[in-house]
Amino acid sequence: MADVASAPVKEKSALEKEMEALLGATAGLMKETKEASASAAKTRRKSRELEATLNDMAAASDSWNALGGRRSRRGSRDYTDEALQQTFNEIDDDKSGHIDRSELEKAIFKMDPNCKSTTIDEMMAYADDDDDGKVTFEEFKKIMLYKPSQSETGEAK
Ligand SMILES: [Ca+2]
Repeated sequence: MADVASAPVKEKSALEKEMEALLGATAGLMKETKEASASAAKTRRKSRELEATLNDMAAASDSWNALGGRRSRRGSRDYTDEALQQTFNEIDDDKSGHIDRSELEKAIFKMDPNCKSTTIDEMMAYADDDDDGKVTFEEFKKIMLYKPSQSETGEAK
């Protein structure tokens, strides 16, 4: 008789415990979901910022490419090392082995007298990887061969 009375009570409390655990888990899950969507928004913001940077980078690369006689021909930057070296030497006015801002400015103004000074700053900033104010041939090569179509989409080809 005592067994009959206690059994349902025990069962109920087990169910209650289960419900509590379930509710607790749900609350935890909801909290996690909220946090996840907050971090997703942050990620979206980050990727928009990254996209803007990539667009600037593409614009800077296009400007450098214009110096090499190619304007915005994305995806077809198949320069030979010789062609790159020749362009580099033409910009490197004093043949020091690197391009500094004044040399770049000179080369740009020859091509486009209306070029903004900020564009030259950006071109220097994006090409000058180690921020020493000089663009070496390796740095020059990197920005000339930069392909925005691949970097933006992340696709294999
Ligand atoms: Ca440098």
